[in-house]
Amino acid sequence: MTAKHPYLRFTPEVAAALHDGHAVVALESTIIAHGMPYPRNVETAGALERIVRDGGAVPATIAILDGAIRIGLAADELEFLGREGSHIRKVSTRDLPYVVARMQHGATTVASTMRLAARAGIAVFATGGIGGVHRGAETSFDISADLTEFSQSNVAVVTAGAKAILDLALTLEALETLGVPVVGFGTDEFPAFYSRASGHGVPMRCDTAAEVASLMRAKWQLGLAGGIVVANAIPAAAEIPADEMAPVIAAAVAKAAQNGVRGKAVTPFLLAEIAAVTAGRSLAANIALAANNARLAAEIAVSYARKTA
Ligand code: PSU
Ligand code: MN
Repeated sequence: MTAKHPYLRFTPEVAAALHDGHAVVALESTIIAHGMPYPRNVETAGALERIVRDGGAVPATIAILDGAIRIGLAADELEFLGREGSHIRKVSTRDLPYVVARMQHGATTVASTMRLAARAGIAVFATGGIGGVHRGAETSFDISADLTEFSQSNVAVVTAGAKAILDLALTLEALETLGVPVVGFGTDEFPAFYSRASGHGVPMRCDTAAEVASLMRAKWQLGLAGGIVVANAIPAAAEIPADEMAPVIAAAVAKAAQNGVRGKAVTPFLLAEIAAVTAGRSLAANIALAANNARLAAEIAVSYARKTA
């Protein structure tokens, strides 16, 4: 804990990288504890860190352990989060003070990871897919706090579009209202997580990491607070075509409604249900897209650090 960052605890490696202006990429922990089954979750968490390192950046997986907000984790801590899985509280931004005050463990979502990354001085973050407006939100009011967070935390988030379980049209509308740039990386189409195509366009496009880094600088130097969605489609070899996924997702959404699944349990329920029905094919796709996002995030972080340092 330092005076500048009360409550944040950095690994020496991440602290040194930030101090020296080196490239750092934040990674979240809800995808580990709630997004994937053990032990694939731990393997994936380790693989994402290696990919970031191979890309020339320092990985900083963010989580809360015994009430300490950790910026960077050791291998045995990743193992602990993965093994405990859903016993670890899923912590969005609103849950942060409670979990810290009670000295509990917490797995951070995109929203809370963005907030903590911004606090820590980390400008680039890789996830699988961001949360958004759920189908049926007109009656459930289920809109992920990830979206609100994009209106205030200055972090570029590399994501495979938004999770296909959502209403993508409404998610894009909400991002527009919140003033969030949505950048298609090498694409004019907003990707749909498991699939490259969604039928929805993106309002802007970048084709290189350097172009994304320039956009980040322009936004924040203009005083335009908030995040940037860097939409990076799943690699073609790993995708499951949208028409194949559509009935699976529709059935999972219906089952969640029948079972009365609500609040923060909805997303983990749907991801687990879809993985079960596709015999793990969706899990393999999820891992592949997360790896692809980590790779691009490292490249963007390196480019951003080069000109900012
Ligand atoms: N992306 C994945 N798997 C996940 C998530 C994202 O590939 O498990 C998590 C992220 O932490 C995201 C959260 O912030 O799902 C969204 O949850 P909700 O819809 O309850 O806001
Ligand atoms: Mn929700």
